[in-house]
Order: sequence, then structure tokens, then C-alpha cells
Amino acid sequence: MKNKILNGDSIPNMPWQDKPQGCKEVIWRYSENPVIKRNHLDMSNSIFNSAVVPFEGGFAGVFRVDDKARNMELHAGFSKDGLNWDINEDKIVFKTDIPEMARFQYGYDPRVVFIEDRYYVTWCNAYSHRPTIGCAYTYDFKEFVQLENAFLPFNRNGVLFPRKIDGKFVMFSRPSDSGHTPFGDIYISQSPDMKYWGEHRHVMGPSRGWESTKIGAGPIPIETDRGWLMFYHGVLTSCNGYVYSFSAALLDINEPWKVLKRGNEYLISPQAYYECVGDVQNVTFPCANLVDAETGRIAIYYGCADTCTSLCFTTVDDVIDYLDNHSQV
Ligand code: BMA
Repeated sequence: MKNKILNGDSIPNMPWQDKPQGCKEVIWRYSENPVIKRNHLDMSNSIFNSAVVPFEGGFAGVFRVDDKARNMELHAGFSKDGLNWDINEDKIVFKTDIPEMARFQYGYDPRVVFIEDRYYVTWCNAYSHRPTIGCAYTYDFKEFVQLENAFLPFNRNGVLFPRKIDGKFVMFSRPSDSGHTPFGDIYISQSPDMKYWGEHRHVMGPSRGWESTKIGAGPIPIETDRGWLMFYHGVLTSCNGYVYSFSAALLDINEPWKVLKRGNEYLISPQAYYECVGDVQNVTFPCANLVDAETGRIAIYYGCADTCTSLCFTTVDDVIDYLDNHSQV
């Protein structure tokens, strides 16, 4: 391994397939995609844009499950191998002593990260039917305690860094509007306590063709000796609607609003059948990555066509090599 992962765990049992012979891509798809199909649960219309972390020697996750009435809910799930998932039929019912937060209306696009002593969940949370960033924590994926929303509506794609920086929690977000927002830049906000957020910093806005409409943070950023490695989605507006692809960037370790490298091209765009066809065509939307600190292997969980959940693979060295040779900030 050329590049080092900092503060990472070794996850020898994480899902993995070697790069297929002759493959010239930086990121390659799992041959058995999708790993979670739309009808994985009897009650599900679709399961996608979901978050997975190592847990008790296996894996746990928070899944976006749209039911057959098309309610958008969050469900917990468990797996020994990261591939075969036991997802609860019942949605997560958050506990909270904040009455204003107790009126859960809908939630989607969760992210999960372990910080210090617990797992934090962030998601797009409806507050007065207006989306913003919901926050909660859990120790066991059975009981979830909801905290204050991080920001005012409208906001989406809240993604926490895996450790405090300069004593503060750090979160990406993407201020938006009430609908299928036709704009969007990535920002960083900081908090001493997961309650009061400030010191907002602009990170980056849409730039290249593939992401010319809007961009948003994806999985939890990965700490490396070259900086924070992050995957982010970008949206192009075609004559046939939005196209969601994703790529990578490297951010400064201490001041992560400073972009060091940024991929010129997408690394995955909707090209496989299950990414192009579904409830919303042409969507690849990454929400989680498992990273093995020993080997630098990365497994990315991404939602496909707002319908099912798939996996793709790369390594820290593959992505940083790409950024070293194909970056314009
Ligand atoms: C975004 C979010 C995502 C979804 C995407 C494509 O605004 O709602 O959950 O995957 O649109 O429909």
C-alpha cells in the first residue's frame, strides 16, 4: 500500500472482489449486484441509499426502506458478511426527550458513523414536512435516541466526519430547497456538542459536466496520510431528467473545507441495467463505505435507480492515483 489509512480498523471479513482482469476502471461493480433487492422485505417497495458499518464482528446498518404506501422510513439491519442482510420489518422508532423531534414524519438517505463511544446516524429528516438533517445515536442498533436537527430546513446529505477535528464534530451538508433541488454546493459545519452548529465553510460547488447541476457528500470520509478521501455524488440535468453519478476528492486533514484534489470525471455513472432502470432512472447514490486499514480495500454501498442497493469496490491507492493524475481543483 502506497498511502496510509489513519485511525482505521482492520475489517478482514468485509465484502470484496478483486478487480476483474482487463478492467480499466478505478471502481468496479460487485458481480452479484444488487445485494439488496427492492422486495427484500414483504412490505418494501424499494431499499436503497443505505448506510452500513462494522458491528460486533459483523455488520449493521440503517436502511432507507420505502414501503408499499410509499412512506419513506429508516430500518435497522444486521449481517455477518455484509452481503446477506437481515433487515427489520419494523421501522426504527426514535426515542427522544425533545417533544419537537418526536413527530417523525419521514426520513431518508441515512449515514452512520462510529465516533468515540457510539454510532451516530444522520439522515434527511422531515420537519414540518420540510427536509433538513436529522441526528440520532445508538449503541446497539436496537434503541436509537434522536437529537436536535442539525440545521434549519432546507438541507440534505448531512455526513459526519469519523472523528472530532480541533475538538469539534464536523459535518458536510448540502443546503437545498423543498423539491428536487436544481442547485447545490457542499458545505462543512462544526459543533462542540452535536447540538449547536456553526463555523460554516464552503467546500465546493458543481463544476464539471457530469455534476453541473448539484453535488452532495456521500459516504463517511476516509482519513489518509494524504488528506480526507471522500466520495460525492454529482447530478447532470439531461433532456430526460437528472443523472446521478459519483466521484472522489481529497480534503485537507485539519481544514477539510480546503479541497486538495478533485476528480475530473465520474468514477461510477448509471450504466448497469439496475442503475438505469427502476423507480427513478439513472441514479447511483453512495451512502456508505467499508474500509480495511490493512489493505486499503474499500467497499462502497450505493443506491441504484432509487430501487435497490448495490456494492462496488476500489482501493485507497487506486482512487488517490487517479486523483493525482486527473484532478483539477
Ligand atoms: C435526491 C434524494 C435521493 C434520491 C435522488 C434521486 O434528491 O431524494 O434520495 O436518490 O434524489 O431521485
